Amino acid sequence: MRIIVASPGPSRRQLLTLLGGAAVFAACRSRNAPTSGALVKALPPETFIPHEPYSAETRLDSLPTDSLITPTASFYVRNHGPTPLIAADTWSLRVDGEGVARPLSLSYAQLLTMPSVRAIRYLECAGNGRAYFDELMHRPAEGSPWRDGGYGVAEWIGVRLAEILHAAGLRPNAAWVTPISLDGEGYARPMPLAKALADDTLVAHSMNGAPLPPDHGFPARVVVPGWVGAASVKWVGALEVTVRQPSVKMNTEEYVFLGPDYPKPPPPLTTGVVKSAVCLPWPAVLPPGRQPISGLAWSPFGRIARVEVSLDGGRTYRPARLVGDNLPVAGVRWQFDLDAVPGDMTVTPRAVDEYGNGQPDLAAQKWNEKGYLFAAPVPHPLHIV
Ligand SMILES: Nc1nc2c(c(=O)[nH]1)N[C@H]1C(S)=C(S)[C@@H](COP(=O)(O)O)O[C@H]1N2
Ligand SMILES: [Mo]
Repeated sequence: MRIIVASPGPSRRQLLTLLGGAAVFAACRSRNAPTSGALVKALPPETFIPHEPYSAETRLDSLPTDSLITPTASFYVRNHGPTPLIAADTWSLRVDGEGVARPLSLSYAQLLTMPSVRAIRYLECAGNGRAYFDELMHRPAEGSPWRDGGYGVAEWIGVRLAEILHAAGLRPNAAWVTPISLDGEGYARPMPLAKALADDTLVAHSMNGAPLPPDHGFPARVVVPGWVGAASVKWVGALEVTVRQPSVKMNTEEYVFLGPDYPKPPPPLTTGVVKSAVCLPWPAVLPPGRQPISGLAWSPFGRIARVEVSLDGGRTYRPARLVGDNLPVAGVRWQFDLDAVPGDMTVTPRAVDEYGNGQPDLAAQKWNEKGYLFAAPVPHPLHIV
């Protein structure tokens, strides 16, 4: 795991004396942040495909190829409402619920002085690839037609969620942790305690070497690696620790598997899927002749072991080269030498990770109403002229 301890912080005892009790956080419970109206960051059309009203996917072909890290300015945004503008000096993170012995409230300054770790991890929206349920399976799903650009890799710096929970004293019956946002939506997404205590589950305050930008969760967001992006709650203001799983919109109505292949009540999405994508416009227009085609592949479980490419729509595959950094739960770039012949072609990549997890054939891809977790290989169209 690529995590290093970045800075020492106060001892637990110092921290506990620094922090107040229930009265302190009760006051900041219902603070309503002003909003930006929409998104703060610029969405140049050469970098983003907008998904109205508050989201935008990255054009993977616009990314620099010398690094696996997605520049912050190019990182996709998925918001359920306008980006709230939250001031660091009035922000606090409340930790409470029946599962903690000593409820506490952390200021931004206190968060920054706690021991920080650094982790390079990807985020991917559960709805990334939704367009393909319609285009490849001819079974449209409800929601915006994202292709492959709801994926980005960042270097996160933050405090382990475990560190914060332990400061509040976990009770033996603590079983669920629910980060709650300060946005107008009250966005919240529970996770079981084991995931909350994972080494790389963070309350992040920094993204790619700078404080989180407003659209990505300033002052702090949760980063839950390997899980659908929806679990990585932005603008986090509270962590509720409970004995049972709370029922909230994001685990009962959204980010659940709905449809004939799934039980009722619908199971909440958790882990993502192994994926690969071609970093070219859709469709791509290329000259004839031998040329390298490049792409990305990623796994929610670890490193990518291999990527193969099909030029006949998935009947036969040939190996691609992995190039540059190959980081667990982040991804890798791949390259393939294409002999482009005039006319229409497709390039279909597929990836396998170090544990043997791969991408299902299209015939095995299950459909769900909201179009989550499309995982089958995608034939990327090329016009050779
Ligand atoms: N508070 C809050 N957190 C949120 C969301 C949101 O709308 N509100 N969207 C979630 C979803 S669906 C995704 S995919 C990721 C996107 O993170 P990003 O916008 O930083 O790329 O944030 C998650 N966290
Ligand atoms: Mo998402």
